[in-house]
Amino acid sequence: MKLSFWILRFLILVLVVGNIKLSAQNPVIQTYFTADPAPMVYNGTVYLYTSHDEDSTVNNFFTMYDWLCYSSTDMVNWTDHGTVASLKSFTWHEKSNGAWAPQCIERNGKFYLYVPIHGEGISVLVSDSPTGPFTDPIGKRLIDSGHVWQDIDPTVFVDDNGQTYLYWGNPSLWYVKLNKDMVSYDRTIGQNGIVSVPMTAESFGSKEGRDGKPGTTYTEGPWFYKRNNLYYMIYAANGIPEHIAYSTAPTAEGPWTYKGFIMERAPHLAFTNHSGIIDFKGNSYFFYHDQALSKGEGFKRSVSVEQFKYNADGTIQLIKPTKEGVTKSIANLDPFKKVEAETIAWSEGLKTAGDSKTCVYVTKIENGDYLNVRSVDFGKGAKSFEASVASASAAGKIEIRLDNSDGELLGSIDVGNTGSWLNWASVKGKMKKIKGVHDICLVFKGGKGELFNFDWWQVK
Ligand code: FUB
Repeated sequence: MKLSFWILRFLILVLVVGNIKLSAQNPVIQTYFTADPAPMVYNGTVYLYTSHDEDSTVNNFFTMYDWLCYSSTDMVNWTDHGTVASLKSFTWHEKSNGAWAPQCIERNGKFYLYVPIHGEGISVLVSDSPTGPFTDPIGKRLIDSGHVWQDIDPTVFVDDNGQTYLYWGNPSLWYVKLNKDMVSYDRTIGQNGIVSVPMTAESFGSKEGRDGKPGTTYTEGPWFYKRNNLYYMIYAANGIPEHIAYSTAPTAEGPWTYKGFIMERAPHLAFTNHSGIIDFKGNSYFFYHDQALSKGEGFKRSVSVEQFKYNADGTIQLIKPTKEGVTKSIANLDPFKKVEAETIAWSEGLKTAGDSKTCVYVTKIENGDYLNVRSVDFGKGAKSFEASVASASAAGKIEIRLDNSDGELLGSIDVGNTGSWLNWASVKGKMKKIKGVHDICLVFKGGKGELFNFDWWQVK
């Protein structure tokens, strides 16, 4: 009797731990270090723009050259769109580092990506597509302030009356009213168009400033939006290490009232934090970054996301940063249409390559690496699996497994040498018929070194 009680406890523990492993979704991108999340909802899809911490940190400081974009329709599988803009998108500056926190918004069918180049102020890029390519429409920096080093972290919002506001700043907060062209601003207000927000304790909470004088908790990374007639300013607060706090206002121009912390410190968070908030398909999501993937390196951060609920009065409760993140998919994935290989819920050992002009594909595939795709709707079942691959080596095989990398083997597809790493060929094989919605795992097997590149897959 006693023995069976302990066996039962052990089985429950195995199930719970197994389930946590299976459902852990944070950080949401594992192929690169990503920071400063800026989600944008457009046409039933969440586009997640991020800055990018390089794998090799130079001079023990932020090493950031480009901006990345990912998208999701279900909040658990994220499709990689590669590098959508970089410091090279601008020809007029001299900085070779400093591609910091971006935000993209859509206006009249065009997509405007507002970015800081650290030490060069805030600039804008434009594209006809949310995934780029983005180009420089004005050939100079957008914000003409005289304090470029403080001009970081732009956040943009189009108010109901059509007026667009661009807020930014560290450790002060400024805004401009963008003109309808989105690439210039009204110079008749504030100081040559720039309005300085009063940094008071009532507006942003009190904390001793860097100069030892009374200051506010506001630090950087503002995220500005409106919900149910209330304007929100979410921001990194309290200096370093940063918390996330928020203030609200009855108008887009204030006055702001401090409302307190939303996310406190936690061991796996970085010394910076930076948030973005959206409502999507009836749910509210809070994006931030941590240092979980790099196991504690503050210049190698990773974007994570939590689902949360507003209180009835619009206030926001403390949000806990978790490893699990968003575990519930809000849509199923159709595997009978081509699925980009870089649509990933979780991966181990992989990188992606490509950009918005060329195809993005999964690369650096070695023996034992894998990627999970969640909530795949097999309907009445599929008989075969097809994949587009390219290899200049002895290649290997793709195993299709149920649930996770140790799950039931549903099929195994051989991949041969295709002549070059970008000479794409289709490989096919049988798979066990499974019905309904399942998580699957594609496990890559082979000899030593890189096996193949992987562009897309589908079932029939
Ligand atoms: O990523 C570089 C800087 O770190 C951002 O601009 C800040 O918000 C902080 O996250």
